[in-house]
Amino acid sequence: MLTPEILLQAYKYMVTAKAMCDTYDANKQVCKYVHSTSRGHEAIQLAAGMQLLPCDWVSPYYRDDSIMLSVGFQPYELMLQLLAKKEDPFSGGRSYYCHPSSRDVNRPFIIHQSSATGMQTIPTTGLAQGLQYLEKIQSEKLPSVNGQLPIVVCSLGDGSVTEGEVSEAMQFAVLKQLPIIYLVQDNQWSISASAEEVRAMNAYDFAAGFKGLKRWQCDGSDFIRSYETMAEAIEYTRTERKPALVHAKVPLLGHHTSGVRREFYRSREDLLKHGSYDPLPKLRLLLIDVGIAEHTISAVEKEATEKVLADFHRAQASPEPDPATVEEHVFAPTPVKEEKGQRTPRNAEKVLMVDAALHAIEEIMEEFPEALLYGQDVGARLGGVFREAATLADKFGDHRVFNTAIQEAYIVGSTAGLSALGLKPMVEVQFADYIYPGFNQLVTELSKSCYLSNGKFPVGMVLRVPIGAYGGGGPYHSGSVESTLLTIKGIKVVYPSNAADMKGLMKAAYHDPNPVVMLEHKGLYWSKVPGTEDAKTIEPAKDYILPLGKANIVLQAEAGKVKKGESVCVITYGMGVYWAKAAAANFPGQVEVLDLRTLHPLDEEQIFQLVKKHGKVLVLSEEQQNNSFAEALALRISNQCYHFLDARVEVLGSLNLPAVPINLALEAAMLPNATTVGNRIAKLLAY
Ligand SMILES: Cc1ncc(C[n+]2csc(CCOP(=O)(O)OP(=O)(O)O)c2C)c(N)n1
Repeated sequence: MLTPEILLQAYKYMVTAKAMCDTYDANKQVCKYVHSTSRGHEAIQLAAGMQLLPCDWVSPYYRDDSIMLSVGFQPYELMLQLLAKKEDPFSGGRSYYCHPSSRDVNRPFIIHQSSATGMQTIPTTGLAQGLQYLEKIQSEKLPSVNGQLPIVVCSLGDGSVTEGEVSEAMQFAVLKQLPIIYLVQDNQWSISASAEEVRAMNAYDFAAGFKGLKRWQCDGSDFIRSYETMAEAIEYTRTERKPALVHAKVPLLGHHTSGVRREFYRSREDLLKHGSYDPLPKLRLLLIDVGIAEHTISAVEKEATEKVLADFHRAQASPEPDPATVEEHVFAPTPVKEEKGQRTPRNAEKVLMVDAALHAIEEIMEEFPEALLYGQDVGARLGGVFREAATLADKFGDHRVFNTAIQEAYIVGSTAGLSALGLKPMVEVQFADYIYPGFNQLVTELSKSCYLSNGKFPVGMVLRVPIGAYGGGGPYHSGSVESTLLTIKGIKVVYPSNAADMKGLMKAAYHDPNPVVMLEHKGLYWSKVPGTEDAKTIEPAKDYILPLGKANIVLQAEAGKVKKGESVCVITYGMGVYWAKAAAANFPGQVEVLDLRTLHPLDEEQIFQLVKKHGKVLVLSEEQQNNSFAEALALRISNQCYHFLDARVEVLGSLNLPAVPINLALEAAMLPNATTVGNRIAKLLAY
């Protein structure tokens, strides 16, 4: 029920938001970092925020400072981020105004989200997915307030609804009937692009295509309409546990951002039209209508304005971040630091690499109810196109192991939401060549979450990616992606070459609180490619775990040859390990092969040690060579080991072609092999 007290409280927030906007505008020199404010959008934002419970999750977008006020944040706290101060409670001075993240138990929780429009719908829908799972397993991790279950609110501008990721998120929310409200604020502008220019329909009409997404529409400048609409939507989602969309029409009274100012692209008529819907005078009139005295209203106005100014001065005086902290929180610390358990238990059988991965996941899922596995075709019917997840759905139920639609962005990005709830998603994209639709979420949301939330929201997830060329897989099922992945900072990349490593590393990846990509070579899965029999190994015991970032010497050179300067080392990973070993057969005792096993973090210590020992090195990879990880590593080796090198660092990768051709002879012509590797070894030895 709307009471005069609620109206007065809303008015207080509203004048506070306006005073903040005015203060920022009046102090442009001080407020030098780009920011947007909620001017015009306040009524719907306050109506949403004021009705949320501390057990809920809300994802405000960059224009939602009124949501932030209404869930209890002080102007001071928001201003610390505006001015990128050390004490900024969200990002420690790393991200823009109104890019919050919070684990404060007294208010709704907020995961980190990027500035990329619409992208937050996926991690935020992942939260609702996680809540549904916690409900299903009756987990103690599910918070509630007086028996009321949590919901998720995802706020976004109407302009962002045209992004493909928004469709993926809504599709999933509707399919699974998740407890989430998409709150869309429609100010008719998408920076300078007008609604007529860039969309065929507004979010309300668009949502009609998602059967099962209950829709509301309201005048988002009218506090009463907004409050009542949000009350209905919240009640529906909270009790029915179903998805909803609220489309609120609002004026845009401020600038797009402090940098892109309204006068650059909006006409006088347009500004006047929007001005006539200003929610603030409307709410003021309402207060008088319900009998609140003028002097009470004036007192609220005065108090709010004074508080904003005082908070602004206080925030200004607050210390700057220490530049020495700039490298903190790239990753959360992993508990897995040492190799432990039995790698080669007595009487154990040999296992294929694909089964080693499967068994690792099975053992994880048996032990940890928070572990889930999803992706395309990993569910019960098939168990993965490589049978890499076979039997898991039958064993653990299709609430824990299930097929998703063909939505790589959702598969990858949703894990941020699940992880925030303490769940541990392991997900899969079917082939490395199809990681790209999910790449955006990996870069934009997951990799930056720990860093930009100042360590509050590391995303603990494992992304399984079958990779690599063999047997005429063709241009879209053979590609290598490690260099592309390694340009992302804030993720770890693992590339095992045999079953024992796969099992131990999968366990370490699971326990790592950060995003870990497991690159799993399809040609090694079954050891079917001639020369890869060693990928099949004794199966390590259940307790075996192998930390990320530890390379392994898989072939040793003879001490005598090394001493005489007649040896060379090959630094490689994945299929390269087998090419190198095959090539080494022609140079007995002269070749030492280092299998990197993890590409990031990289075992630089062992790499440099080995290079210094031999003075001659070949960096070998399956990837197209130019601008690859292998080339970058070669440069690092040259710089670090310069005085120890007897020859130029050699690099060998695939030919620089846009794709791996399907014809077997063409495929072979593109990739390195034992002969081409052998030629390079011979060249190095001849120095
Ligand atoms: C993926 C992406 N593309 C482009 C931008 C640049 N950009 C920032 S805001 C914006 C317009 C968004 O309009 P809307 O969603 O309607 O929100 P509004 O700013 O009007 O509240 C654009 C294009 C971005 N942030 N992210």
